[in-house]
Amino acid sequence: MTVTLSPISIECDFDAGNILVRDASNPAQVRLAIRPDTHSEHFQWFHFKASGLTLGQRHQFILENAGESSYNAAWDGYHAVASYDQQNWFRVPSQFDGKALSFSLQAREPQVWFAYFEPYPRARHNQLIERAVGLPNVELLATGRSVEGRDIQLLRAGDGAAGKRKLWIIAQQHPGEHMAEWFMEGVIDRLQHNDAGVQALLAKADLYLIPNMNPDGAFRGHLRTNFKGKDLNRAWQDASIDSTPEVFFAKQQMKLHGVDLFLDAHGDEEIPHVFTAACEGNPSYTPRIAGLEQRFRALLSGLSNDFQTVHGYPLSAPGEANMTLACNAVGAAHDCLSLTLEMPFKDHDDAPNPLTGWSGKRSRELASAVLDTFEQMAAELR
Ligand code: GEM
Ligand code: ZN
Repeated sequence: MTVTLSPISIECDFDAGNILVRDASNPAQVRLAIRPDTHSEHFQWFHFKASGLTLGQRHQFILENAGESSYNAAWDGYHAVASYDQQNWFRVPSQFDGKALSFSLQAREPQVWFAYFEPYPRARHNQLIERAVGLPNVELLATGRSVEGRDIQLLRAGDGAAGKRKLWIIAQQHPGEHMAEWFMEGVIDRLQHNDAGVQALLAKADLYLIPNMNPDGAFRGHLRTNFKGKDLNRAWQDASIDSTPEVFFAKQQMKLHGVDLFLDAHGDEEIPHVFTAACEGNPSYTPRIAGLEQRFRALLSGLSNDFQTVHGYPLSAPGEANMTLACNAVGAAHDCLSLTLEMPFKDHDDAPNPLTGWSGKRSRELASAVLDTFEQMAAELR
């Protein structure tokens, strides 16, 4: 029996949307491409809605320029995420042939969303900020502005009393790395829970939190850059109000308040594991900092099955660190423990979840273990 498939419509004119339609005339094989960041050649993030699906029929979607993306080696072993309701996301088997990434599904609903990772919507960010500032132990300390004028909130958890350690977490400098703000939601969830562990942490330290460093890029469906096409994680030596006001704001606040520990939350396209990168290549690196990095990794490994220390980036040679990165720049400027936290776009292969891969929920759960690690280390940071 021949089933005539109704026409498919593809849209991405929404928060964090990114797709280009090449040819959607064949509903069984929809030809698409990923759009580069504004004023930049970077691309990898995609997020779009397909409507007009025929129930029970298989529809294939082909991202024809995937092989030219920023991290084109990252498609091997990668599976796209899909959702029929924008709440529950699941992985769909995907294939990369060196040029195009293809994925398909047998439609259970007439519409579906696809994305590179579970998106963290701006509306949810606004609700997160509102929830956070409503907590008795959290305040809105300062607000910066992105290039396009979106708010960049700096929250402080704790009473700001003199003598307490200042622990900073910033997230989503790279706008396509949505797992980073899911991680920040986990931090706020734990603060709201306000259990004994959180109270013990806030008795000796305050948390300085920037849940989204790059709201323009996130809203525009960018992978890597802000509205001016700048990679914020390469702007920590020459941040400017004009082209990188996001970093300029964060650095200004760090100088004002001080930093005893810095964690920069990111996502990694290629490595299917959760890991950290640190400051071993900094000219100012010391055995004290090396010891704190080792301690952080050992404690977190014991607190979470979703963290490991075997896989990660190659170590930087002594004195060879790229000082334009937040982790290295902040570690040097404040002589403190400073780490980049990497969560995968794929899965954490040490504890895989075939249905979801790495996800927003797992990012939130990891945050809780990181706060417990902070609590155990707060007294030894200086
Ligand atoms: C990475 S951080 C790169 C760190 N590299 C090494 N070798 N320490 C970046 O900015 O490129 C963070 C990210 O994008 O996830
Ligand atoms: Zn990143």
